[in-house]
Order: sequence, then structure tokens, then C-alpha cells
Amino acid sequence: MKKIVWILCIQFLAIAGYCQSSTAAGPLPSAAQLKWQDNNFYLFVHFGPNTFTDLEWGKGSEKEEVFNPTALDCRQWCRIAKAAGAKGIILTAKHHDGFCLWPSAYSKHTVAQSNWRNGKGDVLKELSRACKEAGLSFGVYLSPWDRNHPAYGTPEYNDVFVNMMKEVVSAYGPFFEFWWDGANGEGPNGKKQVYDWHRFESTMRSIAPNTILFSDIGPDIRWVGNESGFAGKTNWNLLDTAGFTRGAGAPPADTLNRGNVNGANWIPAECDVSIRPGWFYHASEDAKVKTPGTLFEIYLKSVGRGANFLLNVPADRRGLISAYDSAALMGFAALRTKSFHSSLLEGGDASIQLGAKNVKPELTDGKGNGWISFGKDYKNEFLDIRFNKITELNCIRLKEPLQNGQRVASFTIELLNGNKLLSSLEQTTIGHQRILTFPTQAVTRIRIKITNARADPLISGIAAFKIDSDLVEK
Ligand code: FUL
Repeated sequence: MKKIVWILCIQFLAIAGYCQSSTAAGPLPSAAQLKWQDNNFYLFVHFGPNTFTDLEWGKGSEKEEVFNPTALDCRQWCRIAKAAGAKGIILTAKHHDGFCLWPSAYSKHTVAQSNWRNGKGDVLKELSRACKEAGLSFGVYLSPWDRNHPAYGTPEYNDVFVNMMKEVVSAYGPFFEFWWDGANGEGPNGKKQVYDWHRFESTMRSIAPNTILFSDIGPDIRWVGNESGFAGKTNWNLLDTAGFTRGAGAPPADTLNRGNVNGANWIPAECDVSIRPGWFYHASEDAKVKTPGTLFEIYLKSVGRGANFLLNVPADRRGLISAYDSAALMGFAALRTKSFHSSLLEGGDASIQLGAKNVKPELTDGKGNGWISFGKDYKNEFLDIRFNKITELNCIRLKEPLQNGQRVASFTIELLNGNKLLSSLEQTTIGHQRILTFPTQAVTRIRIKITNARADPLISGIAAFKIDSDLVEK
């Protein structure tokens, strides 16, 4: 009986439309893409022979015994990732030098041929377990370019690559994300490989349907077009891929950076960047680790522009994250907590209205499915935020409920003291979230107007903050 009452209640809420219904604005994300977008920030770990030879691109001819971490501890990586507020870790299971960090049956250039732990070590196994224990998502980078494998440059290599994908998915999966690097150089016999992308993709889809697949052009998420960690201020989750290929045949960098307003596919951007100048650990770069302030700036220009932030923190020759990198990560986490821990719109100091409607905080907290609709006549509406007292602020965060597609093409934020307009900020897209910073203003009122949209605009989160003035985007 209780069960029936519950079902009726749920149906009633659905019919009554707890959330105002809206017209569709496709393309729409898959459930896996939506979940991925909520990860916001996670770590990349570049680790392998290059860590020991001080190279960025190993030649593939390095002896296996080169790889010999003295104190590998993936739990240490996970502790640091957790404390930094990262949601997961992606490991370079095989970089361009072809060395496999797991004992692959399809290569003779792996941890099994090294002296590390008498050839019994397995970094993938250790990290997959440590991530599970820590409640972190685990992902894998597998370079198709292989400067070691004797079959590279022949059709047989495509079989090798497919077998390796199957091997890692079955032994260490499930993965939240799988990273295909687009690089396509020569192998040991001087030949380039013709990658069978179609087969790579269908293999992954059949064995790991919920894993998000990264390449320059997706299918699930795209490269952002640079390795600085910056998404475009205008950033559509939509992309046209027809006529383009991965690697050298990808769309121009600025298209990857901004997406296409009417793109045919939902392919959001991921911003990959290293905490150091290089991707691999080099002791000579210890003093060049990015500062917490720089990491915060990248956060604003990635997560704050609706993309995800993949921050590379390489393991050193011990197989640990160095104290330099860990200190920078802790400083970065502290800046995020201090800046965003409580919104000035919560706690009863502000009222929010859309026309005659009171906007309740629970519809605007960005959680669950809550959202408000500006309706078809949105150009004549605005969100009216009024504070009880003069309030200083320099940061506003807006969110769109992306399960309904990405809609807002431009919006304006007006900052007022009484009826006096202090400044008017014209912006373009919102997407998963847009975190806007500006010189501090003392306001009593904020007006948010949507000036252009692909369908009736929906907003699922509004927050305002006063962050440290040094952190405001220059
Ligand atoms: C690039 C690679 O060539 C770099 O070494 C690094 O792995 C970066 C994330 O992707 O394509």
C-alpha cells in the first residue's frame, strides 16, 4: 500500500511539473556525459620511462630496466587527489614510447620485462585499487602512437591496440574516461600507422558503453584546442565533426576552443594542462610548479567556462607526487573553498524574483533537477536580485540544466546601487557553469537578462561571492 502511495506521489509531482516544462533544444547529452560533466576537476598522471630518462617523448628504444620507481605508492596519489578536491585520476598506461605500465600479453616492452618488483609490478592494478578505496574515478590514457611495437605501421598493429584496450578494460575497468591521444608519428620501422578509429571506437562502445571517450573530436568529449587549460569565453558543448578526423585532420583550434553554436553533436570540452612546464616529472622543473593562484585562474577559465579541468600532476622517480606539486594542490583547494564556500544569495540576505514569481533557493541551487524558465518571452523578463543591505561582490556563478540542452547564447548582468547602474557585463554562453569575476562593486541589486537563446532559457543555479581581489580574472 505504502509503495502505491509513493508511486502516486511521484507521478503527481511529475505531472504537476515541479520543474517548469520546456521545449527541447537538442542535441542533448547522454546520461554518461551529464555525469562526466559533474566531475569538473580531476588529475592526469604522466608516468613511465620518460620519468627516468628526463624526456617528454621517449624513443621507444629505452631498456625496460630504466623503469624502476623506488617507492611507488598509488595510495599517496589518491590521498593528494582527494585532499585537492579532484574527482578522479587518469594514468598514462602507455605513452608514445610504447612502454606498458601493466604486464600486457601483447607487448614485450612492459613492467613485466623490467626489474621493478622483479617484473611482478603492475601500476594499473595498484592505481585501480587505490582509486576504488578512495572513492575516486579511474581513467586510462592509451597512446595509439607506439615507437616501440614491431607491428606498428602494419595492419596487425590495429589488432594489437584493440587487444590492449580489451585487456585493460577487463582487468582494471570500469573506467570513467578513456583517453586517445591523436598523435601519429613513425614507429620503429619508420612507418606511420593508419589507425582503424572506427574499430577502436566500436570496440570501446561494446566493452565499455558507459566510459567517456576522449579524442580531439570525441565521440564523447573533445580537446579544447590548447594545452594551457583555457576554454573559450564562448563555449558550446556542441560540435560539428562531419568531414574531420582525429589528429592532424581535426577542426581548427579555435573551433575546438569554442564549439559550434548549431553543432550536430554533444561533445563538451576538456581542458588538459600540466602543473609543470612538461607532462613528465623533471627535477629541474621543481621550482616551476604552477602556483595556487595560477591554478585558480585556470579553474576560472576551464570549469568557470563550462568545461572540465584535467590537471596533470606527474609522479616522480620514487613513484610519488612530489612535495612541490602537493603543496600547490593544497593551496589551490584552499583558494576554492575560501572563495566558493557560501553564496551571498543564501542565508536570507537577498530575494530573487523572475517577474512576479519568487524564485526559491532550492530551484536555484544547481542540484537535482531544479531550474527556472524565462519562458518564450524571455527578452522581456529578468531575474531581479535584491539585497537587504549594500553588499560587496566580484563573482557571479550561473548554471544551465544541461539535460535540456545548452540554450543561452548571450546574457547581461547589471550591477546596481538602488537605481544607479554601476556596471553592465555582457556575456555569451553559460553551459554547465559560468563563473564570472569582475572588479568589486558595492550593490543592492543585480539584474540578469538573457539576451539571446536557442530555446526558452533555463537556469538551474545562481550564486554570488566576494572572492579575494587578487583572484579576479585579469
Ligand atoms: C600530447 C602528447 O604528445 C603529450 O606528451 C601529452 O601526453 C599530452 C597530454 O598529449 O598529445
